[in-house]
Amino acid sequence: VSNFKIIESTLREGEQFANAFFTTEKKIEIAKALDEFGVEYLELTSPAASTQSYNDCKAIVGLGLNAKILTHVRCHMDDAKLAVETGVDGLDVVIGTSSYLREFSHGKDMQYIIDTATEVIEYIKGEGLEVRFSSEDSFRSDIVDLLNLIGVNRVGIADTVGCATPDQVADLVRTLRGVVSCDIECHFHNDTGCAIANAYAALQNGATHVDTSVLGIGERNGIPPLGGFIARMYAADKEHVKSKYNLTKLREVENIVADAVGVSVPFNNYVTGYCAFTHKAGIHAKAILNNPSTYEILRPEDFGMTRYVAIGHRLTGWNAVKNRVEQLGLPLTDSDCKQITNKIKNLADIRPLSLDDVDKLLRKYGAAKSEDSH
Ligand code: HCA
Ligand code: CU
Repeated sequence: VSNFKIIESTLREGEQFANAFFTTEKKIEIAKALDEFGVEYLELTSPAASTQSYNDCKAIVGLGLNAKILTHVRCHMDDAKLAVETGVDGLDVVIGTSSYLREFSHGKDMQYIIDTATEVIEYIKGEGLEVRFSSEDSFRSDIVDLLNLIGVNRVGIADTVGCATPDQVADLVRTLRGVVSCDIECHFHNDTGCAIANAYAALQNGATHVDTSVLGIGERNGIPPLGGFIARMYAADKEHVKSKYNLTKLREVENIVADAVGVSVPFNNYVTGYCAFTHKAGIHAKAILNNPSTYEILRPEDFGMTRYVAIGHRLTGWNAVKNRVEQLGLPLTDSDCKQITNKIKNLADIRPLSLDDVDKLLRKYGAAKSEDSH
């Protein structure tokens, strides 16, 4: 599972998010930030989409980033030629193979798909570029049809409608791994909340490349968010993920994209959500203060984040209060702390207290204590 690569598709799938409109400058800013984060590939909107898309593709190729630049094209010679002109490192070719798409979208039969795919793939390989061939809506396609489309650097499967479960992904990828020796890329939509789990299941069963976008933006409710996917992989192999990616850049990349598409980072976002490292219940707080690993699978400092123990509420516990007393350097005993904890609970039954409110209370007790001793 360690040896995976990220195909970051904020500038392709992400552009299909309802709110997305990226100027050239924004695309460049996002591309640079993702490159600094360390993703292996950037996937860009097809140059055949519009004149600006074509020019932007060239501009990003011209930045000379470490990440390889891919563009995403329909399985069509005209599109492939245009894409090659832009100087990208590789092409992600896609065509729909499910009966829905054959019937209601492009209207082509399997033989036509295979013939066109062969021509396009041969052309791209002849130009010396990396080529991936992917079938849109793979989970509602005939697996045998899929497997016929080989002879490429990478095959792709896409859960275009977000219907797949981790078990189904495991089965399909395992079967695919049994018949192809090339890389396998996976693309999962998140309509039923399985995108990250599906990506992980795919990697466990032989996939090599995973598509992500910053904050998960994409068509409908999107694909695996870069941050959440990274969290999953970090939990599986912390040292490897730390060595591969510049994790403290995550928050900045997310802020750039959130701002560009006019959304805020969700409160419960993986890693960077405002409460992602806030511990509240007294039992949790006590253990966290003894050893953070008790209730933290992710180390906040590895992501440039900080842990916070909330104490001004009715679920608080005296150990957490004592910890705050020590931070403030107040001369209070354990039994004082227990008494104050009860006071906090009584007050917080009426309304939660801010840290400032709690500090005032603690200082008041502390001052009373010092006076007593004189
Ligand atoms: C789409 C296309 C795609 C392509 C995925 C891929 C999908 O429907 O917009 O290239 O692997 O979800 O099928 O994003
Ligand atoms: Cu998609």
